[in-house]
Amino acid sequence: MSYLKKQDQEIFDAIQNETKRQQEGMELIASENYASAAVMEAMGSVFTNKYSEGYPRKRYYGGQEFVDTVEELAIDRAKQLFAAEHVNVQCYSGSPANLAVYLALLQPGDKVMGLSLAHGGHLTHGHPLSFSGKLYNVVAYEVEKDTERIDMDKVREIALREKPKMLIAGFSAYSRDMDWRGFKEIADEVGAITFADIAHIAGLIAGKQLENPVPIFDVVSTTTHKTLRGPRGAMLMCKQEFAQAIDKAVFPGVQGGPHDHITAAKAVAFREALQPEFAAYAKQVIANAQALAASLAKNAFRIISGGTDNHLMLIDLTSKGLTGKEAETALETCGITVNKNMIPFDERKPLDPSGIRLGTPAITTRGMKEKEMELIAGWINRALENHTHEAALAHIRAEVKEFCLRFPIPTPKNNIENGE
Ligand code: DSN
Repeated sequence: MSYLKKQDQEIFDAIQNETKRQQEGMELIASENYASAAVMEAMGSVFTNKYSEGYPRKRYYGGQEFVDTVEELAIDRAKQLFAAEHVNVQCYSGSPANLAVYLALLQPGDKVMGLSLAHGGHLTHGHPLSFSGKLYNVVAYEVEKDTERIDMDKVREIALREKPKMLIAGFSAYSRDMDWRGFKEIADEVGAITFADIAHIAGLIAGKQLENPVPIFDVVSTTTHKTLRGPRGAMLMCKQEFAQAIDKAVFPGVQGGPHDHITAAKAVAFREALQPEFAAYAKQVIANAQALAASLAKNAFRIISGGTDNHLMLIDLTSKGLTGKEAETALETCGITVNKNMIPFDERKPLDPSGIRLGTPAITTRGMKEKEMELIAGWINRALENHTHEAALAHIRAEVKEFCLRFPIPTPKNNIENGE
């Protein structure tokens, strides 16, 4: 970054500092990952200079020869990865992608049914503060109090009673397998459109470790930067009958010019995800999450629903005598980054809830495996037991840093391939 260093020292320093933070710290935020050096090179390419409203071969501006190439490659690779009939790779991010789905398939005031945010859903699945809750008539389903899992009989009961126009299946903090076929059967019974948001687990689906809802559901949205390990962005996949409505809703409905440099990087990431190494990565992500959950449980942490089937877990800290906010702060002091999180039926507030959410996509990209999960659980336990003792936290921080330096993160200077 010699040009940046000469021209803008403050931003150069911030990037250097962030690189150091990522290299020396343990990233356990379930939605984060490390994109490869190749993905980052595509993101930093001359495609950032281009405008290309429209779709391949049907653009409103000239000079699209190579933009069309990258967008077509991204679409073809995504279709192959998810067995999709139609793909739109222009979505800026998960929330605008979801907005486009509503715009394409519903009228304001229509009824939608999604998992409550407080029980692991997403803002755009009907939260009152999001466009979804403001413009649409929302019915939420929740996890069960005893199992902390979605009960499909309850989902069916609510759907039969409420008759939503769209049934949403997806989450940002739910650690159990989704019964895609069960959702589809219920939706068919009530004549609802099926919409899956697989942002968190797209990489685990692409890596063939979890069932793929794309052939089952009408529309599927995903971000591209979480377990899928691509650039920050999103895409929509749908049945051919919804293709035109979805494309129109993305552009010109919600967005203007697509971010062609990001489209190029999406294509690179999809090609990476088609390689056999990516399936091994996805398998390891889940094995690591299960090992981490088991080690934490051995240290008397209560894991919501008793464990995980995917890359994430929610921890209830109530019995440990500290809040999610206190835990997030103590762990951050040790170089371990997590996010505080509401747990189902939480009696506390979102800014200081009872839990934390942990995930293994990023640490798995660095090459960590099951035996490393035991060490991480040990540091989390020590940090939270000593959360008011500065010296103890500093000691853990030194150990975490020394450990993390042994597992390089991918950067253009310091590439690693697919976590191997
Ligand atoms: N911010 C994402 C997450 O952390 O799950 C969801 O949009």
